[in-house]
Amino acid sequence: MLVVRVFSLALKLTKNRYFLVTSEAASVSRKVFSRFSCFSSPVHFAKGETRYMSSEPKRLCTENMTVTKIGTHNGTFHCDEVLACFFLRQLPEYSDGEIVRTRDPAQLAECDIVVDVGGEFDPKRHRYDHHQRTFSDTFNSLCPEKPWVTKLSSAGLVYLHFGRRVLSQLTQLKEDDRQLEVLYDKLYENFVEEVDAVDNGISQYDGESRYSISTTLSARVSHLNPRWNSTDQDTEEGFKKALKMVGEEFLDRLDFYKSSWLPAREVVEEAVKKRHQIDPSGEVLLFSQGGCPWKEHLFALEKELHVETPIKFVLYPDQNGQWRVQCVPAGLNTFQNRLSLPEEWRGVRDEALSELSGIKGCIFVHAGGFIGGNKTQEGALEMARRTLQAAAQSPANGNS
Ligand SMILES: *[C@@H]1O[C@H](CO)[C@@H](O)[C@H](O)[C@H]1NC(C)=O
Ligand SMILES: *[C@@H]1O[C@H](CO)[C@@H](O)[C@H](O)[C@H]1NC(C)=O
Ligand SMILES: *[C@@H]1O[C@H](CO)[C@@H](O)[C@H](O)[C@H]1NC(C)=O
Ligand SMILES: CC(=O)N[C@H]1CO[C@H](CO)[C@@H](O)[C@@H]1O
Repeated sequence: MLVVRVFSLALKLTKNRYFLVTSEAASVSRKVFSRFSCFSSPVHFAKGETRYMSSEPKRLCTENMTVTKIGTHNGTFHCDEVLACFFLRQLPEYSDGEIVRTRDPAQLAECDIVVDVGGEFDPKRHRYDHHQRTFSDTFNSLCPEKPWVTKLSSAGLVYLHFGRRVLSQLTQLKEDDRQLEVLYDKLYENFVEEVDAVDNGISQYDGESRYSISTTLSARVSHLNPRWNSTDQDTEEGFKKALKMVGEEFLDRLDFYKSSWLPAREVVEEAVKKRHQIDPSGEVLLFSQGGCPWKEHLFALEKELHVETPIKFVLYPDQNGQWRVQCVPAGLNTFQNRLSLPEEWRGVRDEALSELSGIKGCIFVHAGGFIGGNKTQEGALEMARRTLQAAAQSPANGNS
């Protein structure tokens, strides 16, 4: 279970709010108290704005209660502020927060935090808009240790400031856990950055695309807005649906990266660290279990672990218990290899290949030279070693 809401966090909340908004210290205990004094009933609505309470069933609150308010704009909604609101709702101080959708400055001024509207970016006052002319920040400009230079939207702004805490709430990993930092980076790169770019109208590349992609998360959120000729232009239901959809998709990806992608990364990291035990060259990795997606992790870990001699081959068992030797590609999106299996082995099989290579038990080498098989781990390793030796003798040999 990824999502855990803990009500005992109210105490921590009290502390947080003292630090965050000291001027509101007096109202803190009342706010916290009121969370528990409310009981089931529909939420009140005001004209021209929409309010949502997160907890089901809805609660009726006494007149003197104060609920934390998350402000964002009304009217047409976009993926960025929907995602920003979803992130904020994962934090104890906003988990019961009312989302106030308005452009009325007086109402926004009453909000504890405002995203995507208001014309201000001021984290100290929890104002996170990106529409003002003066705004041009990227992740990199605000956190120089991170590489991303896409202009931020409200989603990226909120993720940058609260993302680690959001992930910590959702995964139970500690905020200073290195795994959490890896997930934080990954989910920016593979979820949030796209939302930032689309919202800011930044194309993925120059030139004309061969076809259009119409099913991105941002596109699907926009599809939930009222149609131009619909008599009902109300955006309430659509916004709610979008919040649910965006939240579910984020949780799904987070679960994937935490429970599948991260464990693969650990397997690859282990193999990289032990590579000299497989072959003294350090250019061959061994996975004792096949099927582990290794490529992306290998490139990232070589950099992170300062691997000087690029790794050329990985060995792993296939589904029949035989062994594969696979070439490491030159890059993530290329069919070029750092070092291909020898030209003369390619497309040759079984006995003929064993005879040619002088390695017993060979099964095949693909015509493309990027993968081969032997009946044993030792055989597959020997195929990699012979290829390395041949390349050392004639260094031009290699990429195909
Ligand atoms: C709310 O206000 C009423 C009177 O207006 C008062 O009796 C009650 O104690 C207050 N409740 C809280 C939680 O402050
Ligand atoms: C947005 O809310 C304001 C009041 O806060 C209202 O005057 C305005 O008509 C609303 N706009 C849309 C597009 O719903
Ligand atoms: C929008 O236009 C189409 C085509 O004329 C029509 O069938 C549809 O009923 C319109 N929707 C509304 C709400 O008027
Ligand atoms: C070099 C090497 O160990 N090759 C092996 C390939 O697989 C066959 C079948 O198991 C072994 O006999 C070879 O020794």
